[in-house]
Amino acid sequence: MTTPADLAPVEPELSEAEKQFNDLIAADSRIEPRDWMPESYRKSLIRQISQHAHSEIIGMQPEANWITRAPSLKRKAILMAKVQDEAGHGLYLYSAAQTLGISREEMTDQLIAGKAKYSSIFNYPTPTWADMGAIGWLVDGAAICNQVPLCRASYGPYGRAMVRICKEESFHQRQGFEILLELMQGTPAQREMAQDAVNRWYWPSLMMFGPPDDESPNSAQSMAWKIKRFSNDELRQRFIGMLIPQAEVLGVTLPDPKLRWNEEKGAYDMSDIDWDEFHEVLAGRGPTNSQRLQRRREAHEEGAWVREAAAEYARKQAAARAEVA
Ligand code: BYC
Repeated sequence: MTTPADLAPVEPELSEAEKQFNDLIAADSRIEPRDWMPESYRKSLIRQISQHAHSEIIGMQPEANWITRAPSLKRKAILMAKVQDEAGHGLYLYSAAQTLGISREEMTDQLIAGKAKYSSIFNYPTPTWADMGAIGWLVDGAAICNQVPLCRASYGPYGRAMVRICKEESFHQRQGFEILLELMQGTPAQREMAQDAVNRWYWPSLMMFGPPDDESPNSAQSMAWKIKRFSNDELRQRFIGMLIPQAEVLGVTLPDPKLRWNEEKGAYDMSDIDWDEFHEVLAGRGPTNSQRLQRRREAHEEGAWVREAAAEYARKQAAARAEVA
């Protein structure tokens, strides 16, 4: 006689290594490069970490645009330090991705060939000094909301890289807030410039969290693996909650007339995000996509001699060590 148990799908037997991986995840422990991991976990981490690294590297461009035109020596020194921090973040993240078996060259090739994604936010122009304030306040603010939970990502090298990155992002966010605060306490033209920058960066900063949860193909699995700890929409809501009191202190208006707390839902009501714009930017058709990639390609070509010199130095050092041995 056939019983219901006979009809149930047969669960494939887990290997010892798979069991150990699942146990580590369940216990909230860290997976390290030496540990066995499912191929899909490894690939998904390479995907996310390399996209994140590319974002940091491309993210230097919109702000570097203002280094030569910063309004004072102090502002220039701060902005240069911030842009250098972004380069450092890119390097920690490329190193974390390399522990998963992909080379730096492969990742760079994917980026300059236009095959790799990087954050949509860096495909918008920075026409005024107030954009430096809005990027710091909104873009770095969104980055903190999204990245603090990543300090607890299940993959050790990623989580550890995120700890230092988040400390630096907090400083970045404060410096952006302070630029806007100073502008908002200035002349009517300065206040208008600050509000205009907030109007232009607000919606793209909400898009940084990714598509809505019901259109996010990677979220469920990434959350089950404890790479992501919160969904895209949860983090977007948390970000809005952080912005509202800060906008009051600044005296700027967030450009969404429908924005208000909904007690019943326990969430903010808001206007619809223009997801068509998001998809256009992801498809390479945002306001500055081609300019960003073109600049990255040129910088890569111009840096060829540095890579060659470093490789030659390493070869000579290795030869000298071999001779001593
Ligand atoms: N832009 O299933 P989903 C910074 C892609 S650096 C472009 O929800 P996931 C800073 C997504 O990759 C900021 N693409 O994906 C630097 C996926 O594509 P694939 C960068 C996006 O991974 C310098 C598809 O859409 N931060 O702050 O579960 C100066 C479906 O999405 C975007 C990070 O990278 C986007 N906005 O969640 C100043 C943080 N959103 O790969 C500041 C780390 C989604 O399937 N990354 N996509 O082809 C993450 O937390 C997650 O990867 C995301 C997306 C929340 C971004």
